[in-house]
Amino acid sequence: MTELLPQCSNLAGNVNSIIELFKGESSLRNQQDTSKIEIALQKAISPKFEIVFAGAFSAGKSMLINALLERELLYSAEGHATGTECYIEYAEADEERVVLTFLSEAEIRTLVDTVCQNLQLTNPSNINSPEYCSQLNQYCQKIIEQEGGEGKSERAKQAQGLKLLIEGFTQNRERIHTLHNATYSMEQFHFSNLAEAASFARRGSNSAVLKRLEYYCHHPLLKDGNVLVDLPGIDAPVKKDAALAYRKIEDPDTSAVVCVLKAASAGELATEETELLEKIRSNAGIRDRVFYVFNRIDETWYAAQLKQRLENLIQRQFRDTSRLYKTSGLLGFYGYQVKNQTNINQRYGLDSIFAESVKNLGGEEETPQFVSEFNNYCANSGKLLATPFKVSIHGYETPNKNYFRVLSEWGTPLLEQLIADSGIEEFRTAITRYLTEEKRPQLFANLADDLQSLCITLKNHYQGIYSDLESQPREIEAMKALELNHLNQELKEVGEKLTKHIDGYVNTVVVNSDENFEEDFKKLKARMVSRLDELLNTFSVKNAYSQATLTHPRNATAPLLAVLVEAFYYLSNQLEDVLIEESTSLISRFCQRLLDAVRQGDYYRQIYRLLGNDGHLEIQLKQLELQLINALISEAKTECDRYVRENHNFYNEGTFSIFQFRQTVQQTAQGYDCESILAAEPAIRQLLKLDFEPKVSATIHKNFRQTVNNTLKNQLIPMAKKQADTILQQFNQARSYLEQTLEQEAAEKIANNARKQEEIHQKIEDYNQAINSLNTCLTAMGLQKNHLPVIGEQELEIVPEVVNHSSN
Ligand SMILES: Nc1nc2c(ncn2[C@@H]2O[C@H](COP(=O)(O)OP(=O)(O)OP(=O)(O)O)[C@@H](O)[C@H]2O)c(=O)[nH]1
Ligand SMILES: [Mg+2]
Repeated sequence: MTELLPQCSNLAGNVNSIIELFKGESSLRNQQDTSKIEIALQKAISPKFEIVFAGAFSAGKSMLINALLERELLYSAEGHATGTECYIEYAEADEERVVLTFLSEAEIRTLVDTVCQNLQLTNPSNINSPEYCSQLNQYCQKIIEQEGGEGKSERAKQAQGLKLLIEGFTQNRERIHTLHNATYSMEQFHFSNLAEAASFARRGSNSAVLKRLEYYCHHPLLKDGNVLVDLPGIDAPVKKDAALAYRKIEDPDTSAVVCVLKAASAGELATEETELLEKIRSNAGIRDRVFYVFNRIDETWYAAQLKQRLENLIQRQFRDTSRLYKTSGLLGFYGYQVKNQTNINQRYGLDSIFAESVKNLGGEEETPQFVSEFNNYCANSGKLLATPFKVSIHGYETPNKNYFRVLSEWGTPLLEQLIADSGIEEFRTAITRYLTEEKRPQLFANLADDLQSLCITLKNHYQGIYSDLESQPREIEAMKALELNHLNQELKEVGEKLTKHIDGYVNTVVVNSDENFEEDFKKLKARMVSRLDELLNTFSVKNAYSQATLTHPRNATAPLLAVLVEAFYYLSNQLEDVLIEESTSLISRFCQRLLDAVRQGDYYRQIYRLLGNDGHLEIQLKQLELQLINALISEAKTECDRYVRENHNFYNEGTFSIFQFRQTVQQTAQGYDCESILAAEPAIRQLLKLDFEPKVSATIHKNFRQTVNNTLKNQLIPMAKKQADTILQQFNQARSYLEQTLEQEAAEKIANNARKQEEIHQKIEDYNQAINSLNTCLTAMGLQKNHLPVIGEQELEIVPEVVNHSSN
């Protein structure tokens, strides 16, 4: 853990003050996102710096970490080796330790359930029952056999994973907590050193139930809060492990990434590697802190084509990258181990560090991976061509014998050559320099860069406010004169706002978007239809007949036509009453809403402020309501007057109406008394219905809505214009009114300005204080060139002058 320099001890406080000042200016708030600065600040002050090693599985991540730390800490092997995230942090020499964190029972159960589902095992899981577990184990075994081995298919891999999970759970049962992630120190396991803990963790079944391993390890590279994080491969065959790797890449705690790429053995990037590079780019916590390591470089020594493809790839995609390394983790790591920890007596490690892999089985020794690669290096890599080492590998000797003989002849210098060729030294030097010298200043420089544009915005903003206030009059008379100057402009503006508002309001109705209006008009339609129904149902032939005979005192009978005539007048007039009634209420409600909306408008308050009244706006609107109602009453009368005429095609040959008419005439012509006509009542109603329904429908669906729209538009828009004019005409009233209130307003405004000036002074002072303190810190870090801008006295004095000239 590190202490910040004393000059930087209030770094967070200062940065937060700037951010607070910025957030305090509502007009700026949306211009810039401060989260990037907050992340950069966290990185600069965080006691920890996590460097994540990411890449495809078997790329050599774990081996590379071992090589960096010069000790065999992490498990490295062919196939999927790392399944748990491993954190390696600093410890003093005598305080090395490991903390093991287990998955909880609940997490394990979820994992078991998921895999069971994938494998279509439907039994409800009960991992606490030994019978269930052994049954599941058998199932998995069967699947693996069916598939032809552990790694033979996705299904086999899943079964193998599940088997290890169940085994791990059973074996570590008493260590696993139901809900929590239990943690254990290495003493609780009776491990005497890190290596023992590591070897416990590497066992597949243990690794399956371990969530996390924390090694506290003594190494200078880890000082200053550096934490190396080893992850499973991004393409690990166990889905949960791969997901874990990706999650860590996106984690805001991740500060830098070492991308261990496999391109040296494949000649190109795998899809997952490209995806990894993209994910790294999208994490704001990482920025440009990425190291690209092409590991397994030794493979290109034996394959010219591969070497060419790698070079092409680097040219194409990594040309601008300065942090690019080519390494052989394997040769580098073991090169050191053999050089520093072995000698001729243990046959250069064959009897010590490699003893386990040599395992003399029935006479023949196995060849450790390093030994083959070492021999290969000596014989085929071409690396020794221009060197003093005259090394020969004999086909008639076993690899181990060759290895022992060559090292006996050439010893340490050859190992040093090997280490140099492995590129590990270079990588270690670079990463050490970065972590111990460059990292912290860079974190501060990044923070300063991110702050810079925020500071410039804030500084300009303050200067703008300051000069604006400076240019305002400070005397009441001057302030009054200024306000009166503005009056004409303000009256004009208010009028414009009013017209614009009313135009917009009317337009909403015209394009059928005023919901309230639509609702009211729907009611009008419904009323017309229901009234017509009612009239048709209750129409009395007897009354009509009696009306007809009454108008002709000399006659005792009346023709069907006379009854129909009475009926037409009656229906038309009744419908007219309804249309008038509904139109009136439609307009009244509309005008009420309009008035409410006008009262809400800010120009309405401005009119009051300028004139002391509403400039007769409300009276105008009331008058307008009457005009609108009158206009629509007249339109309604015209519309319904036309109902008195039959439909133009009512008597057309072949229509149902003429047929119905003839039927009715025939029926009523049976006699001359009232009875025969009364008997035809249903037929007559039917006839009326045939004529009136289309007429009413045309009114409500076609004609009348357009009439209403036209009326509103023709009356309201000119009225709004006229009203705007009227307001402008009232300049003299406004002037005398304003003069009364201005005295007070001007005094208030001057006081207000003085308060604002005080405020801005305070803000500028706070700003400068924070910036000065930050600059002191930056200087202490050797970052003078990243200084942030202060607001100088002179800058405040010059600006108002300029503004005054330009506004005159
Ligand atoms: N030839 C060669 N082999 C290497 C190199 N680095 C590592 N290996 C071998 O590659 C295998 C995988 O190495 P690991 O360190 O386990 O790789 P990893 O990236 O940690 O793999 P996972 O943890 O499974 O994702 C091991 O057998 C190593 O010995 C190298 O530079 N050259
Ligand atoms: Mg690994």
